[in-house]
Amino acid sequence: MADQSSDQHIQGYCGLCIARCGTVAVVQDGRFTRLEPDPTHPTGQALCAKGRAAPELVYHPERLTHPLRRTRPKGDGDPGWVRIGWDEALELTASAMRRIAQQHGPEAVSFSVSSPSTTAIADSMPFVRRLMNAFGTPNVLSNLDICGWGRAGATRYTYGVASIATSGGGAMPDIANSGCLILWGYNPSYSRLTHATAVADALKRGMKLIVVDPRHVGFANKADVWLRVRPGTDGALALGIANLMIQRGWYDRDFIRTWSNGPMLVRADTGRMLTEDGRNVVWDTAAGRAVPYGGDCTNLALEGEYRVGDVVCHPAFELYAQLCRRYPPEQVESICWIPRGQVEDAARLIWHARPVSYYAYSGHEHHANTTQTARAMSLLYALTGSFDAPGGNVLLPAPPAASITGDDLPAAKRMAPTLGLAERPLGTARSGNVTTRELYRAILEGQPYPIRGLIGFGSNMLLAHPDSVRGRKALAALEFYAHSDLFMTPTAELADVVLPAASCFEREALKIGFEISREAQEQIQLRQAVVTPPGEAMSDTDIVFGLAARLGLGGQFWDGDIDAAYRHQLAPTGVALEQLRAAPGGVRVPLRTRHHKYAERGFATPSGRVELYSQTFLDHGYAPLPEFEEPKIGLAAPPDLAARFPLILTSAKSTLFCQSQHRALPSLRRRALDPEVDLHPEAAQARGIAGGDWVSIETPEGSVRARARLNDGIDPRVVVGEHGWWQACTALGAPGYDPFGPNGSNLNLVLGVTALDPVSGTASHKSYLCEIWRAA
Ligand SMILES: Nc1nc2c(c(=O)[nH]1)N[C@H]1C(S)=C(S)[C@@H](COP(=O)(O)OP(=O)(O)OC[C@H]3O[C@@H](n4cnc5c(=O)[nH]c(N)nc54)[C@H](O)[C@@H]3O)O[C@H]1N2
Ligand SMILES: Nc1nc2c(c(=O)[nH]1)N[C@H]1C(S)=C(S)[C@@H](COP(=O)(O)OP(=O)(O)OC[C@H]3O[C@@H](n4cnc5c(=O)[nH]c(N)nc54)[C@H](O)[C@@H]3O)O[C@H]1N2
Ligand code: SF4
Ligand SMILES: [Mo]
Repeated sequence: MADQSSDQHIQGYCGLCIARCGTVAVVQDGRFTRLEPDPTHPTGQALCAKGRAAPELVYHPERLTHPLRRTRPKGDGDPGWVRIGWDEALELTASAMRRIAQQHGPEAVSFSVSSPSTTAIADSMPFVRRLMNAFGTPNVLSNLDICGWGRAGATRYTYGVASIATSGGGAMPDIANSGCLILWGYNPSYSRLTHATAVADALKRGMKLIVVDPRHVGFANKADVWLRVRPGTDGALALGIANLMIQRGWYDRDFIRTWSNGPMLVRADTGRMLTEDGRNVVWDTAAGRAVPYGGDCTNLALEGEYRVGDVVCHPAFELYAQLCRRYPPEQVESICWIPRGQVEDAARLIWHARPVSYYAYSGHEHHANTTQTARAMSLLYALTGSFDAPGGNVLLPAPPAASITGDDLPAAKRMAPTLGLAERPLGTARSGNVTTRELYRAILEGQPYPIRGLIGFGSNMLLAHPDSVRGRKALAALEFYAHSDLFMTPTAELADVVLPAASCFEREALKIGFEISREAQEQIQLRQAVVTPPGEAMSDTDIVFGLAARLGLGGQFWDGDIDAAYRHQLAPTGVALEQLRAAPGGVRVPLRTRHHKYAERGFATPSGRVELYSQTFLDHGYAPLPEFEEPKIGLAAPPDLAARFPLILTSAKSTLFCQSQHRALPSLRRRALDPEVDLHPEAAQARGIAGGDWVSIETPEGSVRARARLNDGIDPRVVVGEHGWWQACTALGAPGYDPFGPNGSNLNLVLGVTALDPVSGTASHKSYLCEIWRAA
């Protein structure tokens, strides 16, 4: 009989979502029974229901436990899975990769990975990248077009940093010191617990809060201003708030003059920057003439029109202000459905409660106008002058780790261009990330070159991305597809070889920095396995190393020694691997935050300044200022479409599940048995729908089912769906759903890809049109 003393308490962190909460796992008699928060950890204040359900995930009877090989054709109802050994699984995969590379080049093998915000793939991501680099493929489907583009890719063109409001080398909101925080299309109460805790603490000390969300959810009830924006119109809102701030003089003129390209003159004839001997030209108001940019900025004009020789010019700021003037409060009210007084309240608060920080996430990213929306928001933010200031969005320090992604490996230097680079040269392809549209086209049409093989780590693309039916056709058409996962998903089901992955509780992982604050960034941790994986499941890192060896790339993978890779990564930090193994709760490396670092070396943009006006965009045929465009499948759609589909369809994450996962865990599923769609009681009544009724959500692409949940907090013209439903929960007898038909509940089945963001290729996940019917 085991007594209390046989319990093991293992410090670690939960890898299930981006919060990465510090945890203590309780193991009784060798069985993982409980996950608890670790209050000594910088992200260990609390755990969510998913974290607490970790043992259900670990011991779930439907986990993949052995490598499987398909024996029947794709499209056949029965894949004829047979159990195989790891040697055979890895050999089959490596030989297919080699064969395809010989015939079509290594670029014909794409990779796919789940998002690190919704899975533990971050544990292995740098190694997956390294494998791609060593093998020589530039293509990975990583969700960047829907998760990260707005706050990372798009804002890079304004600030030249990895992102303006997220982790991974980007700026993070310094919530503890903010005077005012904007949660813009982001509900951390559901999606990043550690941020929710930080916000709750800051509100207690009096921080002001603005929430921009079509739903009254999360912190909306604690917000000083809640802006119930019409989905997909955040760009107009940002321009409208900026307009008031500029009109009222509520902006940091010194910052704009010195650290943005606002004073730089733009030629009225070409729209390009006026230059002289390669230097930008500005207007000196004291001297009354144009001068080359550089030196003292005090007298530089931000407004007006000037003639330089015979060229008419305007300071970039003047053009930005002109754009903003097109969005006075009454215009914002009519576009965004936000009362004009609230626009004024937000503008006043942003200025008077500085320093300001913001975090914008999926709410503004899942739209076909996301790039310019994110840019408009980031320019509004520039007006505050809070960037990299205490209490603003700060580029936090990080322990100095070595990169292991292998960007300098020989094959990485001679790679083909990423799919989509020609069409969208400023988009996701720039960093080697493809969209599903491009992937499916390359598989099915061989354009711009064929993709014949796919190596998947988690990504459940048929549920996560639109165009599920074409996606299924594409995956079935692959010459070879290997997929590593915890469960047999609808995407994995199309693989030739399925590889069982260890969950984050069954494997070791190294994490350097925990992102949300300086204190969290100081934390380096080697997470230990709590228990062994089920059956023969193996970590993705082991899978990558196994493949590398069979591809003859072991020499580029520390000869198969994962510890050596960790040592390499850790070397600059001064922390030894043994030190981490001896301290499962992690080791802290003291860091100091320095602010206003741009004052030393400017911004990493072409002008060296925050770019209000982007000539880079202009040169690629995009608007140089963040012009607002109506959602393409929206009110401005062809009138017959808008008449047939009068409701605006957006979506949001569930607090209980990550994306397409976790429906099989009884303690979670019990609390949300069926997919739901939020609609206003008036909209429901007009359609004879009662709360709890099954309804069909119909779009021009087809229909899917969900249960009606009445919500009087949303606009009667807006409905909010949930994506990711396919999995059954056998223990509760709760059903699964067909991802490909109208009786199923795959929301992305009815979202089309005719309207895409021109810069990034992002589809309209959160601004579509639909009609709702009571289901028969
Ligand atoms: N309509 C609509 N669609 C959306 C969204 C939305 O808000 N609305 N959100 C979008 C967003 S933000 C994103 S990021 C994408 C997410 O899309 P995905 O990144 O595909 O995420 P999931 O749907 O969570 O699927 C993750 C898969 O990885 C597996 N997995 C979990 N952990 C591991 C691991 O450690 N190793 C391996 N090999 N596999 C693992 C899971 O079992 C699951 O099958 O979906 C997007 N789709
Ligand atoms: N519990 C849980 N946690 C998660 C995930 C999960 O699936 N479940 N997924 C992880 C991942 S991959 C991500 S990307 C993050 C995302 O985290 P969030 O960004 O918080 O995710 P969402 O719920 O998709 O969107 C946030 C809010 O945007 C609102 N919204 C919808 N349309 C619009 C719009 O047009 N404009 C604005 N301003 N708001 C809008 C929604 O009502 C929602 O409240 O969460 C991560 N954490
Ligand atoms: S919020 Fe929940 S799922 Fe995410 S890391 Fe924390 S405990 Fe895990
Ligand atoms: Mo995401």
